[in-house]
Amino acid sequence: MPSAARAGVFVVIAAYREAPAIASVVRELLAADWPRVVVVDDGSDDATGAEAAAAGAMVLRHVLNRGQGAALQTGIAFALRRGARVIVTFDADGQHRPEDLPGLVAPVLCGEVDVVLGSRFLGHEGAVPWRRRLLLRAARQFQRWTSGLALTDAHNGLRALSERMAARLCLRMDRMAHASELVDQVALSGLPWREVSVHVAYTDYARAKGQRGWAAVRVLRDYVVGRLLG
Ligand SMILES: Nc1nc2c(ncn2[C@@H]2O[C@H](COP(=O)(O)OP(=O)(O)OP(=O)(O)O)[C@@H](O)[C@H]2O)c(=O)[nH]1
Ligand SMILES: [Mg+2]
Repeated sequence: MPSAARAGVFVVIAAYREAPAIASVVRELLAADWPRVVVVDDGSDDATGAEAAAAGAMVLRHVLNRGQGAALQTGIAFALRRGARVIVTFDADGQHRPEDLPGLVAPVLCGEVDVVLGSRFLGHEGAVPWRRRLLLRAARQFQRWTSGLALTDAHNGLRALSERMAARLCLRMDRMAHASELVDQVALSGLPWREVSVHVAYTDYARAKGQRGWAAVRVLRDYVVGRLLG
């Protein structure tokens, strides 16, 4: 992919208390030739923001912790103001791989689709712990029912959005329910989308730091409340 095209691709990372991981995530992206990396430090009380800046990212900061949805909305608005043509959302905890970005970005850059959603169930399912797999299967069914989109994965934070889709996106669900809200808004937009296979690593760090199974109840509650209020 030519450098001029990559310059229009902004990788937006919402990060909360990711000081041990964020620098290597940013460095790997920059080393893989994705020059625009935006980290939204979501009110962390550790060195997340400083580590990200030292590693070479553009860093925005929420004064208070608002949640991943709010942090992504902040990062996406910033990227659009800076002239992004494609926005990639990427996790801060080392679960995603820069090697998957060309496959996500290319269909958006060449105008085939406006949204590419990463799926961990199109080839690399074995890496997903079985409990998480069961939970995600239920989430996927629920998402099919609420959005009408027949996706193979749910709540995968690795995705690419065209400028057009990003400009229409308005995440009001501040915390984790935004991942379902985003799919709903893709469905409502009527813009073309596609899923591609991506790797999601379940490292000891990411598993210790990530969501517990019961957090799904809170996500479901936030989603239902958000839909009722929205
Ligand atoms: N937990 C949490 N994560 C946040 C928040 N704000 C931003 N994030 C970032 O959102 C990303 C995803 O959070 P995780 O808790 O790992 O959630 P997940 O990857 O969907 O779930 P796991 O499969 O359990 O890892 C990470 O990069 C976090 O740093 C927040 O308020 N809480
Ligand atoms: Mg995670």
